[in-house]
Amino acid sequence: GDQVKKLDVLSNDLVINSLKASYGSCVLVSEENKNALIVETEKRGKYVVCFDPLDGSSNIDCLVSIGTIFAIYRKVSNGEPSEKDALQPGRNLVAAGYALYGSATMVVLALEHGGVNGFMLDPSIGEFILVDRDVKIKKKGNIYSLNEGYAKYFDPAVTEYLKKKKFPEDGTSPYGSRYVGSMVADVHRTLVYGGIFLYPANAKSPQGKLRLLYECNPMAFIMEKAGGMATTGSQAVLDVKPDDIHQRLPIVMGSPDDVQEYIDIYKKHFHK
Ligand code: P6P
Repeated sequence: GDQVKKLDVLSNDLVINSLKASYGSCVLVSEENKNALIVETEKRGKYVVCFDPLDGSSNIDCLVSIGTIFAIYRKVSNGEPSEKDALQPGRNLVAAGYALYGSATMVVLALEHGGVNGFMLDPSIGEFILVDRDVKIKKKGNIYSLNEGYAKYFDPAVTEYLKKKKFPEDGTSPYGSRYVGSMVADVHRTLVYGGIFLYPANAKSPQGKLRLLYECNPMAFIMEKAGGMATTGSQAVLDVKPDDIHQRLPIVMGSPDDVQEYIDIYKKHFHK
């Protein structure tokens, strides 16, 4: 019989088959596939979909929450669909969202002419129910979220920012620290509770770790629609013109006041 499939391969197959069966897409970019998939002619639609079918899969075996992230563009070029159709800045997104498989299953969806809405799966009826309408992030939070295991390799701006969170000199209380190591879980908590999520560049990963097309852009789109911000430090994530479907990008996102504070420190160190 079939060799037992790993959950991330299985989820990739499911997402690809569902998108093809929708007759709505023509180019698919998956974290799991080296090259973009061009949908067969008779099943093509006008959308380009970039996705990470099971983000955080290194956490599956210890039962930490994981998720699916997706970003949807219109094909804007003429002629045959190709990988290049996926190399659009996040500013062009039609929709983006994620599914979080946590203590409950929630889909968070942001639309180009709408806001951010949260739909909770009700397993007893097998439907997603709208439970959080027009989600807005707090202007400022009190939680920072990043992997401090890389502290030895942080650039000076990140080190200075963290010092301000831990040893504030303005009489305010230090921030709390929360890091799951699953992007969907860390970003969802940031959206719901406020604060800041950082996966910056470091000496070992000069472009950070997270992928622009199916991790940074969809999350940045959601954050901006919810009144938050998402930056590389020097520019808004959504303004970055991609040149490779799997390129990595440093990202800092969350409550606008927190992200702006980071940008001001970043600019001081990297004024260009
Ligand atoms: P690190 C999971 O492997 C992932 O792609 C994201 O879900 C998560 O935010 C990040 O990597 C965690 O990376 O280097 O902190 O283990």
